Amino acid sequence: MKNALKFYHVFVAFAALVGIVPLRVNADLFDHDSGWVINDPQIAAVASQKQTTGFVYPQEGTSFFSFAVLPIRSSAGDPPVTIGMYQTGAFHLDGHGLRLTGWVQTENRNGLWDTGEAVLSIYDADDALLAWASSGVLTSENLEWQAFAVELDAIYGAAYWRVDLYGTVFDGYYVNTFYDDVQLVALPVPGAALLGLLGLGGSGGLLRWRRRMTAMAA
Ligand SMILES: [Ca+2]
Ligand SMILES: [Ca+2]
Repeated sequence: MKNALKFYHVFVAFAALVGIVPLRVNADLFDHDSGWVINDPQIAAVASQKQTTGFVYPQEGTSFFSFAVLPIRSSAGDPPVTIGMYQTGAFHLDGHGLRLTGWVQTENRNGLWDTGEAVLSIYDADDALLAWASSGVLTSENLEWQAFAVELDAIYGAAYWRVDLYGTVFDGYYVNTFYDDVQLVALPVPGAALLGLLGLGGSGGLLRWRRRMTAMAA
């Protein structure tokens, strides 16, 4: 037990050295320096959002991203419409995989959901797409936040990453899709290797560490 504790402390110190750092953050920083590019006026950081099935409130902090600030379809019979926001960056790409996490909420009226999708991409210096991964179609129960995660392995030649959050309207006029506490972290490849070497179950320690970091980014 004492040894396990010692190994854990060694791991925590090592993790701090290699840097398990949340790179980009949640809707609460939207008005400051979140880095999100939002070209659709239907999307904004809000403290609450009224919809047919009730009010949406933040999963974390005091705000979240609503895709339903304004209607985007002029007729409920129109084809589905997808809107989105994105950001790019180059933090901690060297030798690290990336993990995108967050919370999504969508509205279901009469069995017809609006939906979300989160996409993580990696590009080289010539803007060529090297790799990408998608959450797939995201939905939730009404007024309940659903966690999602997307991972990409480290890739040679990576110059920058891009994160896209999409929402699609299938029901009514508004895209009733919402996101909160979206984070991108570098996966600690050297730390994971160290854990394997020590024969420790690493997931618990990693989880605790990430939770601590999540709390600090609130
Ligand atoms: Ca928030
Ligand atoms: Ca809708």
